[in-house]
Amino acid sequence: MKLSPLQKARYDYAPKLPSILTESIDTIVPVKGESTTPEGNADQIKALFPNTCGIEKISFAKGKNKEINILRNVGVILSGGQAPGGHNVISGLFDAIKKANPESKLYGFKGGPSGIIEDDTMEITEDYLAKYRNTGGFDIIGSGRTKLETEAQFQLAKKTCEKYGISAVVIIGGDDSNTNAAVLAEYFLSKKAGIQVIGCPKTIDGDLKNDSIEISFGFDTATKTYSELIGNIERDANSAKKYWHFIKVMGRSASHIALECALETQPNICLISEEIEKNETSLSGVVEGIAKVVAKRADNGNNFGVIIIPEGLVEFIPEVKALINELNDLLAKEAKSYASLKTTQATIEFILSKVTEKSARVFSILPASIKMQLLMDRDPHGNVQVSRIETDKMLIEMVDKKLEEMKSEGKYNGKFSALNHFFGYEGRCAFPSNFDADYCYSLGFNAFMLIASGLSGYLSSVKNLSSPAAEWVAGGIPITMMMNMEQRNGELKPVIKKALVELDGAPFKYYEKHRELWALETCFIFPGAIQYYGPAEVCDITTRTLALEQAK
Ligand code: FBP
Repeated sequence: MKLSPLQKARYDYAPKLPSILTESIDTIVPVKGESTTPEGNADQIKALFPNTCGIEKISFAKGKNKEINILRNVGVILSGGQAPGGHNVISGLFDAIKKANPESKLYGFKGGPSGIIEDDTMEITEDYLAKYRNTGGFDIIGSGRTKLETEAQFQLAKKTCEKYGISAVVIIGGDDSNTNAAVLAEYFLSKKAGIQVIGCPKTIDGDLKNDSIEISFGFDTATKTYSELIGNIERDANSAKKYWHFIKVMGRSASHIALECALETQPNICLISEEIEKNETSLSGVVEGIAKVVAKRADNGNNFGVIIIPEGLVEFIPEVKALINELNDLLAKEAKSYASLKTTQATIEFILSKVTEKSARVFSILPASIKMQLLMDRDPHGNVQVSRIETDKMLIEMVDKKLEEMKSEGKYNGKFSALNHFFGYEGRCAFPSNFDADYCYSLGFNAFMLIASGLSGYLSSVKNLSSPAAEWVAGGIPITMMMNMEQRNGELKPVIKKALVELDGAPFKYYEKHRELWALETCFIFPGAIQYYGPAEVCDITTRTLALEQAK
């Protein structure tokens, strides 16, 4: 394999750790803090997790650790969508394991959670790991979206661990994967299997966060990558002054990515799904809002601009959400009649005749391509796949129509020429920023410290992240502490609460305060590419979201 100069250089990068984890490994001891209660539905969570609900938070202090050098084989799983830094979680974990006892082994379960069930297992050695240190991607062992949730799967997982003498499994994943980690931890404890489970908070979406988890890894690098691209587009728009750019960014449900990119680049508009839902804004309301800004800028002679759109938008516009829910039910219940429809026209008429009057009205105003995208294959849970709905194109078409109307009423006198973009996969496997490289390495190293402390059902936690790495605080958070009960596929299930954008939080408030100015004037910021070498204020700073949340 031919290596880029950056890749070669990154192999030698030495990730920073919180100062406590730089001590000699046998002089770090766990300290139990206060016991915890679940985020919600405490009684139900307690009943489902009798062994891991209420357990204490963990921090680390200096002290003689006699248990650390015991031989321990550990397994690791990468679960869900890629996020920059996954390889460094594994590097940190590996280095801590080997520091404690060079005879201990790290096994990787390949292709995501299915690897542990199907025993698709490999030993991760120093030589093998070396070419993945500080690089993006999950290709070291691969990832997958198989859910670990049934007793049969747990039994198979136990069998695989027993085969390799594995006494602890680290699951690197988002809210769903860590929910499953908690269930697996509880299962192993109830069976006295002697297998610990520790989670690590991953997702570019940034929606796995709370008081104890300040940020999920990958969010920093992914948003910096998108912000670089958005900044470049802003500069192009400002140079040519002839296009409106509609840019959809990943993030499934929450608008954290869109908001962070807006804080980094100051576009003319950034839609925040959570606000649209709260205000019960209609689809026409969203379109009108954009058209008004386009018209006002045109009045000032600016027929160009940049709009950021969060991927999950349609599911937050209440009337579109209601339509999607009706379509989900309809397609499940009337699958046969639906499959027999031969033409697009027949399909549209079928839908219009079956949904409520209100949903029929919403369906009618959608551009033809979006109508068909809403009817595309559902995911395994019967839900529409929002990332495949071209919201960017939909808004361009609808705004164009609205502007035509405004023109005929003498309310708009500009030129509207728009281009669409979708930034998602471009950012998920980027070389991790120094922040993500350091944070992920620390999370992995710290995961081993939790294992060596005999703990299970914990999420590796590293806090105080807007300070220099030496001041970061390492510890462990009981996963049950983040859980409540929610409806999933018609059943009440214990899940980690997803963190959406808080409308009274500092990041949104900052955007709200400035958005009018950014809309009408051109206040673009061009962040440029992620820098890996150079002054700390250029290379090591994390997100604007975190800085604002931590008031820095
Ligand atoms: P995770 O929640 O697993 O981290 O994945 C997040 C994400 O990148 C979303 O932003 C996006 O909607 C989705 O994955 C895309 O999924 P896929 O990788 O299966 O196309």
